[in-house]
Amino acid sequence: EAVGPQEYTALKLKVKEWAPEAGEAIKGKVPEGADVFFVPATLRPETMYGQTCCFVGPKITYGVFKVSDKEFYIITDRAARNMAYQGIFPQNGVYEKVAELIGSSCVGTVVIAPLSVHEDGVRILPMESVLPTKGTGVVSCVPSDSPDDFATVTDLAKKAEYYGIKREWAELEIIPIISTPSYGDLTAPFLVKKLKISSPKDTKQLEEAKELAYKEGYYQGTMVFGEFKGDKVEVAKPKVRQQLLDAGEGFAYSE
Ligand code: A2H
Repeated sequence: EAVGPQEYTALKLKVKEWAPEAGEAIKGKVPEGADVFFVPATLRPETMYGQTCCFVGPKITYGVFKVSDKEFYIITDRAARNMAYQGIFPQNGVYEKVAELIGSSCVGTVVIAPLSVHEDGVRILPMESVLPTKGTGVVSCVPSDSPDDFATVTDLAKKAEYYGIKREWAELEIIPIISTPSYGDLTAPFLVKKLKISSPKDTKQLEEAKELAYKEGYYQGTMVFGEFKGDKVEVAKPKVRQQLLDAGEGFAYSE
């Protein structure tokens, strides 16, 4: 755990098609024609080309917060409170919640994830290990580079029926984004296999995999996809982040 403040990139994933229950719950609370965004917080903006889904905690309660007449964010109350002091809502210290959604009701919603190769959209899917006390409570899924994400999508695909999802929602193509000397160009799948991680419940090994992946990716990684292909990750990371901010597809969030 970091001691100083974490500087996240919050990403705006626009809802394209609601899962029925969530769509019903926001009816009349969000004006017709307004955009609603799921807003994951990430420390790895340079990996966002590889997003294959977006996770919510199925048991977590989220708020739908008004940013303007045209824009609403889905995040935890805790994140909204923090954002209210970071210039993200129109009035300092003030945040307006128009609706509440339980994570499980959002599963199946289609969102457009900025930079993702899956341009037609990705699904909102459940992840049990999402912490309500960190970031926005929404996590963008990049299975090529995050062992947690890879272990979770693998499990979701294997037990699609149990999770009440379609298998193909969890099986979008995983493309190489970053190459490293030790783990090749699909770091997370490589480490999950190497450490014999068989489920998202293998928390101890996942912790180790996460540590290894993060260090190797950040210090030894080279981009093999996107506009900054060929650049070291250290160099590409701030550039991709700035692009997202400039395009209005993301914003800085710290806690
Ligand atoms: B990272 P730190 Cl490719 N609960 O983004 C659980 N995990 C959360 C979370 C929450 N409420 N909020 C954010 N996160 C994840 C990308 C990524 C991330 C990659 C590789 C590693 C990685 C795609 N998922 O994180 O505890 C988010 O996943 C490993 C450190 O604040 C976020 O960045 O240091 C990261 O954890 C923030 O973790």
